[in-house]
Amino acid sequence: MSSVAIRHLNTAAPDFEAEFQRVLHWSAETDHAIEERVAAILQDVQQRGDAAVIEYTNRFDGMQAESMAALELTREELKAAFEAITPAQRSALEAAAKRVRSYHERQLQACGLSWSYRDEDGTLLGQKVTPLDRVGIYVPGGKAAYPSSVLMNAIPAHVAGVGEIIMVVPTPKGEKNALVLAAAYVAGVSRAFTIGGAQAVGALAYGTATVPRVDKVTGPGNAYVASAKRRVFGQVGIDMIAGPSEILVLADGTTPPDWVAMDLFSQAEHDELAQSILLSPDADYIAKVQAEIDRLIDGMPRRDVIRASLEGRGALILTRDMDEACAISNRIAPEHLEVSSSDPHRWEPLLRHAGAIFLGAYTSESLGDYCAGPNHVLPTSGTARFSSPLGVYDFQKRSSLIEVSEQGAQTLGVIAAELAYGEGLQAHAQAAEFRLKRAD
Ligand code: HSO
Ligand code: ZN
Repeated sequence: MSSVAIRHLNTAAPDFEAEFQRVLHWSAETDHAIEERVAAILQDVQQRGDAAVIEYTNRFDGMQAESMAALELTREELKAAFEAITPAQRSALEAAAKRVRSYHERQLQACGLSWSYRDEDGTLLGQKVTPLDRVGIYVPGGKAAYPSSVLMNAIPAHVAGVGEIIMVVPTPKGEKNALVLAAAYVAGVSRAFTIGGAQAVGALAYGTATVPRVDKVTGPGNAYVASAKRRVFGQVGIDMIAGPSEILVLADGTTPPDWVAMDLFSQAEHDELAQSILLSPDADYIAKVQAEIDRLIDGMPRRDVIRASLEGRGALILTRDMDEACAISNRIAPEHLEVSSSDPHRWEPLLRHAGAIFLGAYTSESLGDYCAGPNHVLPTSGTARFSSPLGVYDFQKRSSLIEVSEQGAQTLGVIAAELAYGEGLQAHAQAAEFRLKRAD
């Protein structure tokens, strides 16, 4: 048994602030070499279309495709993948998809519908909501190929009413991930291509003879994909640029410590840069969680990643009380926040910044990652201060609606003309005045 050297902090210690800043610090350094390569690839894809996509795919992914047809997965292939996985996998995928779908259908009802009203002059004012015509979903192909992420991206798009969902997934050396293809089938992906990297993002953003141009690109990816998404933003919409994953467990000491240790591992196992933090006012409990971490680590197949993550970016923080723990949690604004307490609803009103809040001892983040229903694509790196989970609303846009009545034209005409003359814009003023009834 080898102890995991995770940082211990104490809010009452004089050096707490400095230590805390060290824990928080994370910077996505821009790698100029990557930036330059991505810019060149995007330009090439924009100019040469399919030919460039095929060349880069063959070069970077060890493929031998001679045409784009060889890089397209037909709906029949997706279906065949679905039929080839085990019955248990099939029913788990379907059960997860069903719950994710019904959650997002509620979201559509709650905040995704058009609305309008008439004011006292009978003027109609409103907001018309329309789905995007076509979106592209990027699915990573390497160590982070998650079928669950296919569901989390494609289902809200489908529920929003997006006309066409195009998935891209690199298949290095032609190796396809059957679960990813099966998830695409379950989630209702329209077309899928075995392409990845900046060239796939470029193909989606600019369109090629074969890959249709989309209106928005969503989904996680490596540094090349992140850089390409940043660069095509404006030409198309993007969801977000995600940083490493994070979990913060706020514990009052009533949850079995091995449950909490495993929840910290579950985030740490994603990536050496993932961050797992425990906040608790109970020093004995923190010691018990540390003991469970040390006891359980060697049994984990991904122990090296877990250890690197916990020792590099993890922290166990002793607070004065639960109120202080909540305040610190708000400063961190974590992607995932578990309120591991016998009375989670007491603390929830104090928690303002988090991508997703998991209430009570039974609510492990992993249930949310796969199948509870809410989306697992969440704001990271403190961006939960100002942004939200991926949702139906990311696949819709709004248009304002205005229908001014004859009476409304009288009321509004006077106001508008006054302001237009103030701005020196005579045509604006007269457009309003022409509609005023003359007093004769
Ligand atoms: N925790 C990840 C999502 C995920 N977990 C996929 C397992 N598979 C980011 O929210
Ligand atoms: Zn996860």
